[in-house]
Amino acid sequence: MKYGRAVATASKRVEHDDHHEYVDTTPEELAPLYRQMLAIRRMEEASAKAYSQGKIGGFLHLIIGQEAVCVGATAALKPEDYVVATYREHGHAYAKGVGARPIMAELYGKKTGCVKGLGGSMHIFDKATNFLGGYGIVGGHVPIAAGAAFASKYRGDKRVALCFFGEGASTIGGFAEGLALAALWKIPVVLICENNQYSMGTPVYRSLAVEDVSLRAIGHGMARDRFDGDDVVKVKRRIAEAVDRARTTNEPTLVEVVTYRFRGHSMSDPGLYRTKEEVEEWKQRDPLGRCRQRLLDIGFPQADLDAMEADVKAEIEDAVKFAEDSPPADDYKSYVIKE
Ligand SMILES: Cc1ncc(C[n+]2csc(CCOP(=O)(O)OP(=O)(O)O)c2C)c(N)n1
Repeated sequence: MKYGRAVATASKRVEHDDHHEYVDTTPEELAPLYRQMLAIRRMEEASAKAYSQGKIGGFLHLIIGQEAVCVGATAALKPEDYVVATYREHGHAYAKGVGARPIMAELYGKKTGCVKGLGGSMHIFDKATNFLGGYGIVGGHVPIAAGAAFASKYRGDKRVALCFFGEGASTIGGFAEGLALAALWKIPVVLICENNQYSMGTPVYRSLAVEDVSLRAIGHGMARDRFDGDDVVKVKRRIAEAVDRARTTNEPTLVEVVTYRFRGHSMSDPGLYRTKEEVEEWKQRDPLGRCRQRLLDIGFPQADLDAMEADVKAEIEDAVKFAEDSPPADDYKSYVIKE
């Protein structure tokens, strides 16, 4: 693998070892996490199919392969906490509690979507679940997450903001500004870099002089962490440490989770810039498959797993039907507030 353990540095956080071992868990903890990951995988597959059939327009960026990151991280939150994400955000929205129906309808551009069909794939937003959006401007949402965290500190309501972005975003001005302000103001934000090895078709080693994004925290005196993202429970535990720190001390953390997307950057990208062998190697560590096997290993009954998988299949089929049967979005002008 291209990445390795981060070097021990003068940062506030001593780097953990990362040997791909499982973190202790119970079927009660793991089963709902597996269910969420599976639902996201099936939702993404269903949306890819609909896109290929011309039923979804615009761009479509899938998170297949990265599901353990958004599911594990969001499991460390309380409902009142915020999540801000990129254009690759369908899974983050689902993990935060936005239903498969309003997400799928939004992808279809239907009136029943969570943004009334006007946002589409890159702009899912849901006030009720504190999912503060997907954003198409790379890195531009990091200051937005910092703003939500600043508001939380100002109001004293102890809400934490999670901000997800890719390693490509870490080269962008908005990221640098958000990071600097978070450290300066001491606000309860956890900045999570989902390092999926590529920004569009550009591999990490061609875009970053120092491949360990978490090291950027050091110059700001900020806590940091970096770990492998294929065990959903590990993601949950490690993000929970950062979330607790944010909630109790207002200290922000920069976390880098090393992961991989199995498909191209978007539906129009066949991903020809990487070898089949590389993709296959990562698929051997598929977080979804690992989680399923782990669940069985720790005693979750096969019959219950079968029932859960059937339930997920029905949920996603229902969401697709709901989206297909829904009316198209209204003209956006009908939502413009008149002076
Ligand atoms: C400011 C800006 N520049 C360029 C783009 C075009 N663009 C869209 S996604 C992307 C790559 C981002 O890669 P990364 O941050 O690693 O996230 P990933 O897509 O891998 O999850 C680029 C350059 C954009 N949307 N916004």
